[in-house]
Amino acid sequence: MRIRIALTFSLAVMLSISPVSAQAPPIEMTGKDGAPSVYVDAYYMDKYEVTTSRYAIFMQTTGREPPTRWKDVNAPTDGERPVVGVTWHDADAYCRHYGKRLPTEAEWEKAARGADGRLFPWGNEEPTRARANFGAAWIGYETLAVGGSLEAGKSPYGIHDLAGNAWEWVTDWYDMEYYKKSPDRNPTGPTRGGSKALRGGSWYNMLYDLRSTNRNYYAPKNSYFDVGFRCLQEGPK
Ligand SMILES: [Ca+2]
Repeated sequence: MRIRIALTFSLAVMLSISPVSAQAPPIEMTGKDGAPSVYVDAYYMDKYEVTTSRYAIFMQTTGREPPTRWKDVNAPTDGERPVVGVTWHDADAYCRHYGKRLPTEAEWEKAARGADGRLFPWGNEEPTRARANFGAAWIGYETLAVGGSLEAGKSPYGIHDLAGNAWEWVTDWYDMEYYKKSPDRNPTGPTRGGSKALRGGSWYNMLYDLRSTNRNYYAPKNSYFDVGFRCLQEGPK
């Protein structure tokens, strides 16, 4: 079960200027086999999940309250690990502060699946420890992989840690049925909803939860220590 996402222009990648959840995450796959393709315009996506060091600067600049488990961050060793414990509102505010935005589900999935509709960012082979951080138990921020350290797990566009490490908030409201009726081009999700969608699985999840079509959803005000994010921008700057 999947949606097939084609891209109208070449997708470029820029360097990022550059747990256990309270309950088992709800899981299902997007669409159904044979679901129509959707097109997404070209964009630039952060190569790495937003890190604790970058989030620290954001908090210092804006006065925003710290995420869940922020006290576990050891700045000298965890600066390049992804921030987790952020709400959707935190993630949205961060991206907007830097003139970016959260990706849509379709943009996120395109970045992970490439032009050939692969199951995982690296291809169709099952996850391994060299490709993704998954199936772990929380021992502090060191549970999280340093961004870019799992070179074998990057997507065709050179984007790291899409599978595993931290779940990633996207901008869409969640609707299980959305892709049966979504626009053909640049779908942005339902106009309203109770939960925001997340993609990619985390350090906590098991192998098949890391599939690029896998969807999850949480209330936007909630935070979990296996949930982070990355940002997208529509042009280079
Ligand atoms: Ca991730």
